[in-house]
Amino acid sequence: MSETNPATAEVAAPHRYTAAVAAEIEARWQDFWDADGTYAAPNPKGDLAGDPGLVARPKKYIMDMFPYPSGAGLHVGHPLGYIATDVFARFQRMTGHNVLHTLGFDAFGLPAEQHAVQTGEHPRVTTEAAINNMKSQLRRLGLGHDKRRSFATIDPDYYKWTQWIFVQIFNSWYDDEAKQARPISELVARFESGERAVPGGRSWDALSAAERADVLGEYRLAYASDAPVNWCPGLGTVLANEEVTADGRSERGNFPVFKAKLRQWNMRITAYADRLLDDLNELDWPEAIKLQQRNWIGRSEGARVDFPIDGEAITVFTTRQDTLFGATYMVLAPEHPLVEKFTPAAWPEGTHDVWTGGHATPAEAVAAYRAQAASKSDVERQAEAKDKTGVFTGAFATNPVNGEQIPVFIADYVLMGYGTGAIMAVPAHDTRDFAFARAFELPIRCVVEPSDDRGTDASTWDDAFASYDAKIVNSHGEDVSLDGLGVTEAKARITEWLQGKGIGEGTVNFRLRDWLFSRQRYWGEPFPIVYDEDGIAHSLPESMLPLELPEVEDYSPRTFDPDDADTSPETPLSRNQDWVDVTLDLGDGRGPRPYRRETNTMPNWAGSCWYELRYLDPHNSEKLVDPEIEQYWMGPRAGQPHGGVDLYVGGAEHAVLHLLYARFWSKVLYDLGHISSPEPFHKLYNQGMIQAFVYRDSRGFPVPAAEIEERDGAFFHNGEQVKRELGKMGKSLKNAVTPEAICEEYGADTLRLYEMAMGPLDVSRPWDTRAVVGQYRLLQRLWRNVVDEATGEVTVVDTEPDETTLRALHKAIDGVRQDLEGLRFNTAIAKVTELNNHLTKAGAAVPRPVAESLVLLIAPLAPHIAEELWRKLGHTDSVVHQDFPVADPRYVVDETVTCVVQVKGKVKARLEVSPAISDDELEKVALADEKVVAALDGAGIRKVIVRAPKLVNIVPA
Ligand code: ANZ
Repeated sequence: MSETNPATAEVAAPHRYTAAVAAEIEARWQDFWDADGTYAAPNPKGDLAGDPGLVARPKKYIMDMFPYPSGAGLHVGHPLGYIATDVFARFQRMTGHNVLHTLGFDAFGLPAEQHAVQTGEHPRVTTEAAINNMKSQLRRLGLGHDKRRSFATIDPDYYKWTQWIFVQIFNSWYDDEAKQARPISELVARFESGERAVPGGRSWDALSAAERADVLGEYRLAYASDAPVNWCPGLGTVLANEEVTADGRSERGNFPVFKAKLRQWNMRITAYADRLLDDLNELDWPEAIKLQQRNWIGRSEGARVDFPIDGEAITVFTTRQDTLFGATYMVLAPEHPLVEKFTPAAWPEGTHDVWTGGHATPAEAVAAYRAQAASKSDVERQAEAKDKTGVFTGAFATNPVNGEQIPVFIADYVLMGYGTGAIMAVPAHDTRDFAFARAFELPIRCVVEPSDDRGTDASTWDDAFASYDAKIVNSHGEDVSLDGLGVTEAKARITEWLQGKGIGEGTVNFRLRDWLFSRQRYWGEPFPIVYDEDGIAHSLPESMLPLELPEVEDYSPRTFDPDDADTSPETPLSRNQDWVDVTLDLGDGRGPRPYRRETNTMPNWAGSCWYELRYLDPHNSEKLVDPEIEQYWMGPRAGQPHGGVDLYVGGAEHAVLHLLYARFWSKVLYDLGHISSPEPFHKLYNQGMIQAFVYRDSRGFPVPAAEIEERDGAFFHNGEQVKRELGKMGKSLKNAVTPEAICEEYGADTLRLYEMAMGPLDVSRPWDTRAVVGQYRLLQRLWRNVVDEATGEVTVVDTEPDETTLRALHKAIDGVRQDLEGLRFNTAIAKVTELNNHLTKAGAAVPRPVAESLVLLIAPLAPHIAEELWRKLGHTDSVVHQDFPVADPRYVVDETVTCVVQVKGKVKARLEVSPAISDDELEKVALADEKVVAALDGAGIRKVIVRAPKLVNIVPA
């Protein structure tokens, strides 16, 4: 009899596990779980307080990166991570934890707005429809979420607190001494009292309101500034550095991005650079992600050194102050403000032709070169391979270590936004400087002894010699010598010397820039900021939050020719005068006044910066989260000194965006005393991607994967041979498979098992619909091991399992337990399958304890069938909160030795134990043995002598 032919199956076996049975079971238990609140995780207090027994257990907070509700809905690739966290959460529930697992929606942002613009429907309408669709798709998978805790970032109840947090950040500054954020009022008090000098030297009292606002703007952690930003005319909005690709284009839409001076909101994330870096060490994150964050933050230890010029100085930043004697020229970024100042009217006598770029005067040369540099992105400017360009400024500066006059160039490989925007060039030991020196015929002087055989005459080299592990040579001046020192010692020596002379100091430089936080969009959180008649920004009081997005006719962004850099953004909210111009009493004692609202909106990253906190206490109208509840779920504890979510699962693409921003917000909230955990996510796990085959016709266009025929290893569509490649799954590649389709054919439990069985969770794997049936068969065999397919009766028997079955069972329990704890779901499934096959092969009715354990083992993975079989086995309470089976070590090891247990010197029992059993473990096993208990007959124990693994001698009291 074929296992999979449903037609014959129904006649011969009306009670077989089929897709129809699965559908019925799954819908029934999903309804039951919802009605019963099976997945409700009780808080220690508040509106979600509940079962104190559950609250008293150790907690586990398990979280997914929440989805962005797209109109296209989910394909089978999307829920991989959600199923994985669900399996893990279920396992944790069964191993004695109070488990918080829920899912919300990240629903502001560009795609929804773009979609709305295309369809003419309001983004709220399309977004809510997408959320509802996704919710029902996810429900079908049987995910055990505490639905009371779910929300979307577009809910005014939620973004009220996003705005409130913005206000806290706006009203704080970073105290470098205390190394933490503090309320800005404390800074004002220090300025007022004179405890801290006001920058500019005037007294606080003497400053106008606007001047005070300017001073505070230099300190606030959220501030508006006119610094150059990434302007993307094609999208009609400015972008954060993190949203710009390595080729200087927008990550979304792939449009050109230009540098433009526009007044924008920023977050002073750079104040936290050190802490963001240091605290990474305590986190249980993939090393690759930590590395990406470290590189993005880019801490460089080096020195600032002043090079005298015309009675002033050009300050450079270098990480190789040990090579100062090898500096043969200097380079300023073309935009450097000192360029004009030192550029002489005419070329100095004897100026080399290649230095002038063919221009008649230095001023001309500089102007021409600047124009050329302005049209390039930072990335283009820094490209290693390209020819180095630049031009001489006509000026010379003095190398402070040896008094040499060295020429000052401008070149685009030096960026204004890094270090001081000026470098000393050491061509012998820096590749870019070497290429430049060759192009401009500048001297190349070896000051670090090469470890290869190229010799110390750098004029003969092909490339720079860059090494940190070598000796310094050719480096002695009048009162300082570095010759013979290693790089590290030389750095220390020269830094000390520079500091002593007052012409330099050791310093740390970061690559990280402040986070550009405003967008010219409609579909985002409005800023809780208004401007008074003097243009001073004020934050709205809490009583005015949420500041809701106004309903508008025209929410479309104003976009421009993608290549036209000479455009500037227009905010959709600015088109609504009624909303923009308001009279408000901000409660600051100034009474009602006219204000103008900020018309930018927050970036879509804002809502995901703190959502882990809101799940904890989602309905709190007084606070973003109750401190006791936050401490309960997320607070610091042993092994998690910075607190945080116990497991956070999501894609690796968020390494420097969301994950960095969320860490920053946590730290600010922590500093200000609102939460106890300075880190949001203790353990991070990146799931792999589900890939899919893409079939392309002869023109290269994708054809529907579902219509492909395979013949002799070749692929055909409508008779035409097509090419197969592995790619992403999605509508555009015509290879999307929906979870509904798989659920309909096999049921959600099969889909869950298949996704988990495909391979290790962190590895990408190709989807293969034809392979799904393998997991379906596993469930059918499982069912058949418990239920008679002809009668529907439970077939288990109340007999003792035999030794081999016990061994198979306990080995499975032991392995599955370890695998589930370690997120190795594929190997866990393999072990369950092995046990199930053992029972099938045995051919006899399955002993009840074995059947029950098997059902419990598979419950986290395939919860619906497990719940059904559990009830069929006669239990009245849900499988969800049962204890996960514990292996009996005696049956786990393959080889056993016989241990003799004596009571009062007489042999009372023989135990089969592992040869590796510990004395403690053996003692426990012996004392628990029935025969031993009987022999002791309630007598106390005076002494136990254990000689593992062979002997236990018990002396009763
Ligand atoms: C002299 C030198 C000698 C350097 C040598 C390197 C090697 P990281 O490690 O990334 O911080 N630099 C400094 N400011 C720059 C700017 N605005 N644009 C482009 N390059 C800049 O790199 C620091 C090094 O990059 C600095 O150390 C400087 O070159 C260069 F054998 O100074 B170095």
